Amino acid sequence: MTSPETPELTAGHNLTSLQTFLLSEERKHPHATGSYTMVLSALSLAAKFIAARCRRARLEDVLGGMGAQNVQGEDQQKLDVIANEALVRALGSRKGVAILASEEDDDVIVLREDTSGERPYVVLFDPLDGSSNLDVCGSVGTIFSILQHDRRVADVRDSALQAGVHQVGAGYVLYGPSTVLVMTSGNGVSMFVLDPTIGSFLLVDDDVRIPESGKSYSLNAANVPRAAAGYQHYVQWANEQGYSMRYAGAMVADVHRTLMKGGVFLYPPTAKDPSGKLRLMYEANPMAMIVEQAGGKAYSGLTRTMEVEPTQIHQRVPVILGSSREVDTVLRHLAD
Ligand code: P6P
Repeated sequence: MTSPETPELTAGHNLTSLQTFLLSEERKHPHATGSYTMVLSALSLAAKFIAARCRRARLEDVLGGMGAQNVQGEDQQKLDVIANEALVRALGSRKGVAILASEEDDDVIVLREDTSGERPYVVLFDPLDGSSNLDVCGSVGTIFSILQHDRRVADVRDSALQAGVHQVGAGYVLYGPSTVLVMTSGNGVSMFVLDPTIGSFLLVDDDVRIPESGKSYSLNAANVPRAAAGYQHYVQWANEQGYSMRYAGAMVADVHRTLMKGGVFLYPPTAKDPSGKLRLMYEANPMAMIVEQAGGKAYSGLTRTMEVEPTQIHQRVPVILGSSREVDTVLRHLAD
């Protein structure tokens, strides 16, 4: 008999932390060494640190630029550096992490070549995606991709250059009105919300599914006149069908909305970025894995994003991802 003031502790009301979730997932793999759990645990620790710094950015005067540019030629924000350092320090302390690759670093970071006794991983990340939104109190995010370290490669750094189909895990953290962690390890998508009063990510959905369709598209409308004809024809078609257009200017926010509500997110090639602006290894691939695991589709032009063979760590690709029916409609306009 439950008393009126306490909710009945049924399956729908269980209190499951990310750590409990990860340990229960690990138990499903008898040969697990625990390295993967430690990677995700490090990512969640860094996410809590970054969330706290983002919340206090203006109070701690860490908004704005560093006065330097990163390898992408983008103005580095102070919090880009803070977030990057948090992730490198959290992941660097885990013995199962062999290599790191970050949007903020020119080359991959080889942490350790001797990973005996561990099942070693490569972790790639965009530490603070959309960081320019911070100055206007907009949403920003962290995106991560996890590969198994390939010891067979001649140059150890090439272990980071594996196609998206080889990802063993991927996800993002959205720093918005609440801090949301969405992740997949290849068996569906789980979503957690940070309870800052206890410092834990709590499970809120262990089977996130993207709606099969949604009358909404998300792209920077200023790019449409400079985009290829197929994209222009798609936008014209969508407007005629009464679609809405939503765009936050931060991939994590735009993809999360698409995942929750349905629709399609696009970043086409433009005159400024002929290969597209978004990076394959730590933006497009992890988001593609999340969306596909949730029942959607992710393409770079007419190629499935996760089948694009990488050639360099910061390479850019076009992005079309979201509800399966909506992506199909975009592809039809590109193919015409
Ligand atoms: P634009 C943020 O700078 C970012 O890398 C992604 O988060 C976002 O989707 C895109 O660039 C926004 O680019 O050209 O529309 O400002």
